[in-house]
Amino acid sequence: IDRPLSSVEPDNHFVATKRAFPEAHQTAPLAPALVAWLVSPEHRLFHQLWHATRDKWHRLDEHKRDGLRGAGWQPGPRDGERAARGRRKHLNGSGEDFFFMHRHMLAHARRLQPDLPDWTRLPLPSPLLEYDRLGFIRYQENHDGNSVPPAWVAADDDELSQWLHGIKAAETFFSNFQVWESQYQDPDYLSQLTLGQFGSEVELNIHDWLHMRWATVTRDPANGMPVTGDRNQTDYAPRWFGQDNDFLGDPFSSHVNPVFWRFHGWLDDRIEDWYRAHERAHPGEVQRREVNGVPWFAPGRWVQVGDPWLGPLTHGCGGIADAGGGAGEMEVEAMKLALRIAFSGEEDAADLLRRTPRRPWYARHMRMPKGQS
Ligand SMILES: [Cu+2]
Repeated sequence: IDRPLSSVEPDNHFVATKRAFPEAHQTAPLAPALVAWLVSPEHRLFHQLWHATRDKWHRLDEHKRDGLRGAGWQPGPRDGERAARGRRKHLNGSGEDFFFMHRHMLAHARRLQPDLPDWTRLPLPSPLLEYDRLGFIRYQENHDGNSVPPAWVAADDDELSQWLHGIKAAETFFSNFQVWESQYQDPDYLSQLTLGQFGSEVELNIHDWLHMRWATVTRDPANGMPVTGDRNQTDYAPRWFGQDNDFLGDPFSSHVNPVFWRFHGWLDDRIEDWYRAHERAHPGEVQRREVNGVPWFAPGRWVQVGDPWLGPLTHGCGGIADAGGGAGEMEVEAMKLALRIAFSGEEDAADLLRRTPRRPWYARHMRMPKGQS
């Protein structure tokens, strides 16, 4: 404020107005045609179920696995399923499914919005107020949609609160995210990994953290109240299907968020780095091949799977149709049922342990950032 130093002090008043963080969907929205596809119940449930079944598979008993097989939702070929977690995750090709399904999804999204932006580098943290006042203000206004929303406090879950605080901190960007960013572009590192090992490494490390670093707390669309542990995973009340539910911490809603496409675009570009690294180290050992309309790779020494999994579209029993649209009410109900099977083990466990706080999907496997206690 430009005012003379001689003016009397009691004159110095101001009013601060608390505002909600400006969301990327407000400052840098996706094209309406893309949003219409993303918010459809078919696609919300497809994305949630695709992640849930492969994340839960290693813990499900045979009875529940058979239930999912019956619905056409076992992760991969029947009796040769590829769980995303558990001891064999790096060896079973699940990492290839992870990369492939998202590349398939990106291709469809880019048809609906050809100028869909993605990151060429991970966005830097906010400038320090003390050094760059205007830069700091602009960051909080989130003009480009890349700013990290504030952490939130879960009153009944100190561990989650502390972890969120850590994952959103600038120091964590430098001590963890930038380390991954450089490692995942390092030809010496990449040329020693199979595609499945690399995909699994990316999925379980940087990917989950990207989701949570850029997440804003879920708000109940009914009243705007924060839901710190996210909506109940099998709550399919109509209000959760609205366009504003684009919570990044949950695969039911994450893909509706513009930031999802930016970091998934960035992750997808790392597959090309992986290919170039192999070409440099041992030319010809990885062969390109188109799979299901997507530029991909042929099975061989570094690529395990010839039939990456897209749900019942590739490995079903004639059940649920594609995420691309056209799936009807029947498919939606079938997916809800499959989701209930996938989550049922969890509810049993929660009952046994009594008070386990609910957590966002991508915050369920919390490890503290490096460099923090
Ligand atoms: Cu996903």
